[in-house]
Amino acid sequence: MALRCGLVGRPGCGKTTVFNAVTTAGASSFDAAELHRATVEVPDPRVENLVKLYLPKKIVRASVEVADIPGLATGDAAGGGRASRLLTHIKEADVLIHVVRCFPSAEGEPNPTHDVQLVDLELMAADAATLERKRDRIVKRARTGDKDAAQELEDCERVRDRLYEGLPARRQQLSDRERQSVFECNLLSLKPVLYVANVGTPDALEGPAAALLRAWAAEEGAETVSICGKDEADLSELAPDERVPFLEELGLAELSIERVIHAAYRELGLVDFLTAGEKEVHVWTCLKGDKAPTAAGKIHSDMERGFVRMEVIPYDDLARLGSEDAVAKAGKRRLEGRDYEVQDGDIVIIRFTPPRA
Ligand SMILES: Nc1nc2c(ncn2[C@@H]2O[C@H](COP(=O)(O)OP(=O)(O)OP(=O)(O)O)[C@@H](O)[C@H]2O)c(=O)[nH]1
Ligand SMILES: [Mg+2]
Repeated sequence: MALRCGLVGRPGCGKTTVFNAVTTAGASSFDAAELHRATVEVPDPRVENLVKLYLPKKIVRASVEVADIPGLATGDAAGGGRASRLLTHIKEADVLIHVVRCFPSAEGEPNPTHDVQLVDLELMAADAATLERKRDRIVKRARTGDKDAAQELEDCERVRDRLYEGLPARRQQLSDRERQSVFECNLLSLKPVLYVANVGTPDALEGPAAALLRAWAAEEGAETVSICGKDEADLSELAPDERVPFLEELGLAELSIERVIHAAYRELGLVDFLTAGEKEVHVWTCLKGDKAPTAAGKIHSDMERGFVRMEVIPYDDLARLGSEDAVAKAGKRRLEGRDYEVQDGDIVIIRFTPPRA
């Protein structure tokens, strides 16, 4: 399933503009109450090169789904149909892309940390309510001697109390057990966040507002991508090869989609591996640290169950040497077992025992 990214941020911070910049969907930013959603293929030059090599009948790139979630107004988390719909959209996201206004507007000079905290307040208010509901569900069991429930109750209360102190769950350095206890709550403020500094002009990409945001993000170990949302939204309307001179003018090597997606991948610890042949070139996504059988299971559950071994051709070696044969001759084609951790850019062939019919 595609990685789901939810764009969040204060009203008017440029979410729809950034959405357009990354998806080229051309959503109108006037109808702000509506949710926009688009699926975007992850640009990957490796795929283009493999296509030249294998001339496959079919190409399947990695894709991400981007949802432009309309601005949460202060107090939204307190209730109301619109608010709960917005929060549901946030719940569905694997990673939040928090867009922060770093350009001067009618609202005044940018104040990134203040804006970020306001959004976090909404997320934390919703989380506190979720934890209270869970508390109500388990409190009786906990009080009548169920030890597991008592432990869970204690953990949930501790996380809730820290929310009330103003600490989003992702900044609470939760223990493994606390994480386990709140797991089913799918807390919004525990979701990984990638910050986007939306600046007004290219010379502000590394300006003071972006720097403030970067420092804030670094405190929680998160990344910040600076983008010139408006300029890039205009650019994304051009054909890819027409963009190049304008990108150079903005001092950029690639459109923000690539930087944003790559950063989201890092934030979530995702890895792309590939299968390649005349039938198809296919990009698959797994988690960093996933062992070979788990990765094989992304392709087919039979491959995980009947896993025997994985043949690996590192993409870089194939690109350098030009053919599978040349890679094999150079001794770069490897056989890996169950304990192998799949690496980004591995081209794999799975050997497995098919299930008996
Ligand atoms: N100067 C400047 N204006 C921008 C930039 N990005 C967005 N804007 C403007 O800011 C206004 C709001 O942008 P949107 O993209 O609609 O913001 P939004 O976050 O989607 O707003 P809501 O959906 O209402 O929450 C629009 O008038 C944009 O043209 C930017 O980088 N520079
Ligand atoms: Mg909008």
